[in-house]
Amino acid sequence: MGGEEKAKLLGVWSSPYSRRVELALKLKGVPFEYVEEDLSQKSALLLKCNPVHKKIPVLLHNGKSIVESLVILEYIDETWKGHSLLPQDPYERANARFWAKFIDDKLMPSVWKTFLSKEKERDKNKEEAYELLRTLESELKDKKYFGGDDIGYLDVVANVVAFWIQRVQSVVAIDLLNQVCFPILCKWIERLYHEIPVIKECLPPKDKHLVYIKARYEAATAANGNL
Ligand SMILES: N[C@@H](CCC(=O)N[C@@H](CS)C(=O)NCC(=O)O)C(=O)O
Repeated sequence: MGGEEKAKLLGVWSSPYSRRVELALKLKGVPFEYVEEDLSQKSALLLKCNPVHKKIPVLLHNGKSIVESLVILEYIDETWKGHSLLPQDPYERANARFWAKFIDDKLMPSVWKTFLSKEKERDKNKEEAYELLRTLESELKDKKYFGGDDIGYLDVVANVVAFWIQRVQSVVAIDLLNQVCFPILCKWIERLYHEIPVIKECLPPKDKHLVYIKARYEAATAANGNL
């Protein structure tokens, strides 16, 4: 085990970023304390630990704080033994990091833009998001997981693609990720759900989540004029 202090995760139940950290800790079998943050009234601890971004997730360990989910995942992988997340080979590691950034910086912003776009821009935005999903799917190809034969770092990161897109699209009625267009990604999602028991534990409860997404979507719609 790395260090003596029990790890503590500051998160929010609905956040894919804190859920991915929770998933990594559980895959590694790391005992940790979970602290739910109220983002409408950020705690002094959150502001102290993440003064730059003031965002969750934050991992506290041995008197130190680690922020930014992708950085936290690497810290977890390097600190605790057990299920290895990143590949051993330096080129493969670089590749996994590249795709993680692709998901967070390119794919997910394009997906959210599609979900929030006004009608006249929707088809164009949707086509862009499709293209990026196709690109991600081509990285999975005939592998069981992005990590190869077992779940790895990129699967943990891509969990946002697996479950958030499907939940949001069911609320906003814009069909992006489906069996017909993305059979390989959909098979991977099925595999995650059925073969990795902790996946279910790290998903927000479905009914509560759908209500939350609907409220967020309506608020965004109102702020954005008529979508
Ligand atoms: N790039 C960050 C994103 C984290 C993030 O966006 N967290 C949101 C919740 S999902 C947050 O704390 N928002 C609070 C704010 O923006 O004030 C990561 O990967 O950790």
